[in-house]
Order: sequence, then C-alpha cells, then structure tokens
Amino acid sequence: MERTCIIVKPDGVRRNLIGEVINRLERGGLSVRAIKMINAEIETLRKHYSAHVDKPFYKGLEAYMTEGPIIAMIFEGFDAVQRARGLIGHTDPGQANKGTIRGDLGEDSFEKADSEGRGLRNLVHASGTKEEAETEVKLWFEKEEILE
Ligand code: FUP
Repeated sequence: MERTCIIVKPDGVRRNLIGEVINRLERGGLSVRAIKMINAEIETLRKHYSAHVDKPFYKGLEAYMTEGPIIAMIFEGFDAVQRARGLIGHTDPGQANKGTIRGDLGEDSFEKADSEGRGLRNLVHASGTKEEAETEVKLWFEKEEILE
C-alpha cells in the first residue's frame, strides 16, 4: 500500500491542530502507520529540504521548523501521496481552497511571510511524490518505529 510522510509543523502543534489534521486525513481515507513528537534536527531538515537549502528563504524555513516540536507521521492508503496533498491544499494557505486543511485553518500567506522576512507558516508538510515519500519515511523514522 502507498505511504506518505506527513509533518504537523510547529504552528500546527502550537495551535492545537494535531487532532484536526489527523482527523481530516483519516476521514479522507488514510490510516496512521507511525507517529511521534520530536524537535526537528537541523541536519535532518537540511536533508528533508535538500532542494531548497541554497535558496534565500531556507534560513527562515529552518527557523520556523525549529521554533517548537513537530509531529512526524506516516500515513498509508490508496494513492496516499496525492490524496494527502489534495486534503492539505495549496502550499500557500492564502491560495488554498476552502475545504482543505490549509484553506480552512491556515492564517499565513507568501505575501505576509515575505514582507515579514520569515518562513511561510503553512501548518503541514506532505511528501510531493512517491519517491520523496519513501526517502522521507527513511529520513524521519527508524525501522523499529514502524510497527507491523
Ligand atoms: P510543499 O511541497 O507544499 O511542501 O512546498 P515546497 O516544496 O514548494 O516548499 C517547501 C516549503 O518551503 C514550504 F512549506 C514553504 C516553504 N517556502 C517558503 O517559505 N518560501 C518560498 O519562497 C518557497 C517555499
């Protein structure tokens, strides 16, 4: 069965939205396969965002992702990667459709974040492709943390 890596980012944890995120993904047909609360390590973030480390916004993104604990999860289900991204919505909460997690619960936008020179607070991360999902599962989880 297809898997995807989902992270509730520090703003989602701080705003008590962990349950809401899990609920929406579960009701959307996905099942939790693994879950943990951690402080993201700088080294792990650099690998996770390897496509972005050299971009000007990376420092802000790293600062945001380390401002508090995160919830790292693996969800499983049919077409899990695309299904989760559909339920979560557009990267920019300011452009995300109503009915999506970022569209309904997001309070930030690229415009706001850029004007304040900080990372975009968009609540949740979801893997972009099946290949990314498998890489991220290995990056964030030890084998023993994924129960059979
Ligand atoms: P997503 O696939 O939705 O996680 O989005 P991207 O891979 O495009 O971006 C990764 C993260 O970098 C996003 F959560 C938002 C952040 N980002 C910025 O803060 N500024 C930018 O200009 C682009 C991305």
